[in-house]
This record gives sequence, structure tokens and C-alpha cells, in this order.
Amino acid sequence: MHLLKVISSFTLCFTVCFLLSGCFSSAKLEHTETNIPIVETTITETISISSLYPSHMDENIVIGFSQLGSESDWRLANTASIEEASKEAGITLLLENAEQSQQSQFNAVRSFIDKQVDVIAIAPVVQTGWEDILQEIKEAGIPVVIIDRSVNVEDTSLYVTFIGSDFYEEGIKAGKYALDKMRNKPGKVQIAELEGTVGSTPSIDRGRGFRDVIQERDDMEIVMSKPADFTVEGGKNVMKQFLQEAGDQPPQLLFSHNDDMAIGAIQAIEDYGLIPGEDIIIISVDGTRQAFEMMLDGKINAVVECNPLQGSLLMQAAKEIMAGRTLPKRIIPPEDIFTQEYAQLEIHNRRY
Ligand code: GYE
Repeated sequence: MHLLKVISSFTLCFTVCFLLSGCFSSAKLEHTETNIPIVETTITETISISSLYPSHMDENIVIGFSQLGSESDWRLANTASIEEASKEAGITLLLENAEQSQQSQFNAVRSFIDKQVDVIAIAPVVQTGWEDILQEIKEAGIPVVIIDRSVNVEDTSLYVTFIGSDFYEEGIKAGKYALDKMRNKPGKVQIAELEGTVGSTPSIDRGRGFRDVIQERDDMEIVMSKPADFTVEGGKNVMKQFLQEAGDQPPQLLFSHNDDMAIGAIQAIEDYGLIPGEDIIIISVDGTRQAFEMMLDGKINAVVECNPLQGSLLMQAAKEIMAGRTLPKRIIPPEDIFTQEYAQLEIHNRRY
């Protein structure tokens, strides 16, 4: 019955979007009730759920959610968003935090199968190695939603939909900013890159998007690149190593795959006696409040937004699945890029 209770204008908008998804190749919807302002669905393929799973419209929905960890402010906001949205929607959430271990994610998934949850949601720590476990879930007859990071599987019928950002596009935005910011800088531009978790979709795709753009300029080069696990500590340690290796020729630009690593790197840059944001231009990804504060202080030059507030999208998707409706294969939240000039205007709107 809770389904009826929660039907709102957003639900209707979203439902219409899903129902229309078979007809249009992309759709943008606006809603004002929550702060996920627009839902952009990029539809590459749609799937009719009713043919696969029986309708459970009147039952209480139970989602088993395997969260990958708690490495960053983004992740904490993502977990909180999913917890809050489940309460608002009257959906029971069983949450297991895998703390960066894919094996723990498999264990969590198996426990959800044993409990016969209605929907299994997975935020995958890395993108490979998911076929077998997804096959197990399929055999148990439980629909799967992939959220945040994606999975590399040949058979995409192993999951219903993927709700998550376009990380390649984020890398493109960061690269375009780098080109623009350095356009009047003569000579070679040496770039340092702090990568995220090895094998994770955001790290792979952000790196790819960034490279595809900066290759436009021959004298722009990534001279140092290393994983720092998306953590503040990792960012600080790896940046310290970079600076020691570089000696008196530090890089002119840092591309950090997330804000937490950028914040750690800023500490290392200051400890080294350089001025972050001036001696080294810093571009980061996520858009946390802390990163905005750093932009206001002039220490980060630009932040590419990556929206962690995916809770209502997940709850909505679960309801649509249980109602037997058709879903788009890909749901992408809209995202922006913010520079120091706009940080002051936007900081009050940041919710994470
Ligand atoms: O950018 C980073 C987090 O998967 C999009 O993971 C997410 C990334 C996010 O740890 O801060």
C-alpha cells in the first residue's frame, strides 16, 4: 500500500519518463521536491520487467544494498541519501558495507539471496568479475540495480538498470577546463594525476575522458600518475611522492579524480612550500562542500560535479520494477562544473 502513499508529482514525472522510454532516445525531467533537480535518462536499451519478474505491487518492498565502502565524503553522502530515501519511500533497506572488498560484496549479495529480498542493488567497487554472482542472482529470480559505478558484463540482461554518472564526460569536462586554463601558458605543461581505486569505473573513465581532451595540445603531458584510493590520506602521500620525485620542477597542474584526494594533495603541496591553486592549478571531481570551501580559499581552481544523491532514483527504480514497469537501461543524473568564480554563489546549495 505504501506505493500509493508515495505517489507524488516526481513519481508521476519519473513514471512517465520510464513509460516513454521505449519511444524516445533520451529524456530530461524536472522536479523540485528533492534536490536532484533533473533526471536525465540515456536510454540505450529498455527492458520490460513484467516479462521477467512477477508484480509485487501491494507488498512491502525489501532492497538488499551492497555499498562498496566509506572512503570519501561522496560515499558518505551516497549512503546517507539511500538510507534517507528508503525511509521516505517506506522501503526496507538491508545495507551491507563491503569496505572496498569485492569478495565482501559477493558475500553480502549471497546473504540477500538467502533472505529473498525483492531487489538487489550493488555499488560495485571494481567493474570486472561480476558475471558469476549476477548469474546466481538471476537464477534466484531477483532483479538487480547497479548503482554509482558500473559493471563490465557482456550479458547486460544480468541487471535491470544502471543508475550512475557519466564518468567519461566528467573527465572531458576536467580536460576542457585544463586546456582553457593553460591556454596562455607558453611551453610544456606538466600534469600530475591522482587516480582513484584501481579497476573502478570512475577512475578508468575520468582518466580516459581527460586524456582524450588534453591530447589536443602536444606540449601538455601527464608526467606522473598514480592511484591514491579516493582517500585524503592517499592523496597526501602520493602527492608528497610526486613532489619529491619532481624536485625543483613540480607539475603545473594536478588532476585529482576526487575531492578527498585533492584535499590531501593540498596539504602535501603546502608542506612542500608551494601555493595550491597558484603554483599548481588543481582540478578535482565530486563537488563536496569542503572542496567548495577550498575553491573559495583559492586552493582548488575547478571542481567537476558528481552527484551522490541517488537515493530517490534507486527507490523509484525499485518501485517501478516491483510494479512490473519498463525501465531505461541507463539513468544518468545531470552534472555541472564549478570554477572559483561561481563557488561563492553555489556553496549554499551544496548538500554534501
Ligand atoms: O567520485 C569518489 C568515491 O564512485 C563516483 O567514488 C564514485 C566515486 C567518487 O569514492 O569520491
